[in-house]
Amino acid sequence: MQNEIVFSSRQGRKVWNTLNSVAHNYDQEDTPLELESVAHDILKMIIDDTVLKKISAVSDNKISYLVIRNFLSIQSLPFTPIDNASPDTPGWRIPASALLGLLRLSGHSARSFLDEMNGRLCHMVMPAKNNEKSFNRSTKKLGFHTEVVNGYFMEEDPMPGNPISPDAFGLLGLRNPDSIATTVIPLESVLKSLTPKVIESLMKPQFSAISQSSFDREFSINNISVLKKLHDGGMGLRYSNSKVTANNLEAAKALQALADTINRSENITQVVLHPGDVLLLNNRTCIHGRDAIAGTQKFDGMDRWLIRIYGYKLASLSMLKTLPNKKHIITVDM
Ligand SMILES: O=C(O)CCC(=O)C(=O)O
Ligand SMILES: [Fe+2]
Repeated sequence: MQNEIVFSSRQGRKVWNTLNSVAHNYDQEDTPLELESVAHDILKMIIDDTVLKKISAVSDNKISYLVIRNFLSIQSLPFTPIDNASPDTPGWRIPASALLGLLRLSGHSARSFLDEMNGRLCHMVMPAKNNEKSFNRSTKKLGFHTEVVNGYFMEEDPMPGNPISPDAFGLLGLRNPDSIATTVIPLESVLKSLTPKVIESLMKPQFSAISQSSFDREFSINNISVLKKLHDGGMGLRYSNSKVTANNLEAAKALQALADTINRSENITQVVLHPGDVLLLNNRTCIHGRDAIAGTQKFDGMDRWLIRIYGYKLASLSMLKTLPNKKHIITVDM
């Protein structure tokens, strides 16, 4: 399959062991940019050129997502957290460094938002029981969406301090005992099923978008389009069934046509992330979702657990306003 690479157990062990020799010097939440750089240099030395090429194809918009099976052989791991508190960071530093290094290899640097989980860089995706809201959010089926749907694209000429949507993001599987899938659809296949009239309406700045539920603060961007021509000539998308709204009747009809196409898509790929598998997604040319987890959670430390990290193209970084003492944390003036 064009979008999948399988590492041998020898390769997976090599990634773990090599990162293990350096990762303990850097904390993934305090100094992630240093860790990202070190992990990048290490991975570059031990990964084949053909694989490196495939990894960079995600940022060049040549492929919309890439799965690497057994990217690292996980040798030890703390229990899956059961609430939104982060477990002891040293216990999962090697997986975090692997994902940071992979994002960097793909041409992206990791960033987080001060307004989302207090700026935590490595998002914990697992069933959480700290309150009803987070339990529902963390266990429900997730409809197709892009991350930070209320962020601008560089193509929209944002001002410093405006929210900017991550160009890409990575998901790394740590546990998945019930084989619950992440779902992906490349935009290309969606576009093929839309009429030129719908595409034209989706390209007009007649929509608004608000924060996804993982954000602590709600802010909106207005007069934006759903489809936007990217600098490389391809098309980019922002989408969420619940967070993007239409500002008039034409926009509403087009948005409904898009939702129908997505819901009826025959090009959904189910990616079950097993421990050590990574999924790298282009957040402009791919939409993703997740099957329901509800009913499988046990809160016994062995539940499904993924790490999610946002990445920005190096060319986008100068437009991001960040905390002076933690340069990986984006602040939004809105
Ligand atoms: O759990 C997954 O597989 C994906 C989660 C996701 O899309 C999200 O947290 O935004
Ligand atoms: Fe998501």
